[in-house]
Amino acid sequence: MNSKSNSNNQNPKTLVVATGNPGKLKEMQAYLADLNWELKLKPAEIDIEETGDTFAANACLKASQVAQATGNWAIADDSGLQVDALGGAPGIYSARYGKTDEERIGRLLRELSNKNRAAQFMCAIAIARPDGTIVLQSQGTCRGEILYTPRGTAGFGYDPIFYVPAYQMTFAEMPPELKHKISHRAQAFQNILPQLPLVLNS
Ligand code: ITT
Repeated sequence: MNSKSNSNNQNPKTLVVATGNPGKLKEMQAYLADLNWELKLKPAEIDIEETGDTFAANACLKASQVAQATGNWAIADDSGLQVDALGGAPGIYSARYGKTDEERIGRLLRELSNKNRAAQFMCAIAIARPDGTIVLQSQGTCRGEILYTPRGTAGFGYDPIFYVPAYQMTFAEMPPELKHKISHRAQAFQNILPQLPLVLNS
């Protein structure tokens, strides 16, 4: 894929999924599968610095910069885990909390120690036109509890320690179809999916 901006080579039917996180990418592709637009991966060489101080700001930055760099429509997701007893940390720093998922989970469990386990996942989504203008934004949350030890092998990231009492499972123990329906990302996508075809064709 040509990653350079090229206004003569724009394909208005192409939507770039602006993430470098394979777990997130798989979930985003599933929500967008019925759209009838060609989904393209973000070229690996485009690396966006997340300088925003909110999930929404970072989602907009990623969508806008990837759209401009590729000359295509782009959709970005900025998400993370907010733990009540840690004042909302790691929050927008969830990806920067350690080098690997294992390190990130280990650090979170150490910092949380025996404190209250209440937490939520948060997801902000932004969609940008090829010129970088943000045309649609959405957010979703999913409440749960942080376990003392990881459970389950599905999903990605912090899923093995995020327990959802209503289903008595962690995100990593759920069938992917269930996480797909109830997660923070599900809420964020459900808000925008009905409007997407209209917005993308505008
Ligand atoms: P991109 O910015 O390229 O999309 P990223 O992994 O850096 O990839 P974020 O900055 O949004 O993405 O960081 C999100 C962090 O929160 C990252 O550590 C994820 O693993 C984690 N996370 C987000 N959604 C999650 C989910 O549904 N389940 C588990 N962990 C999740």
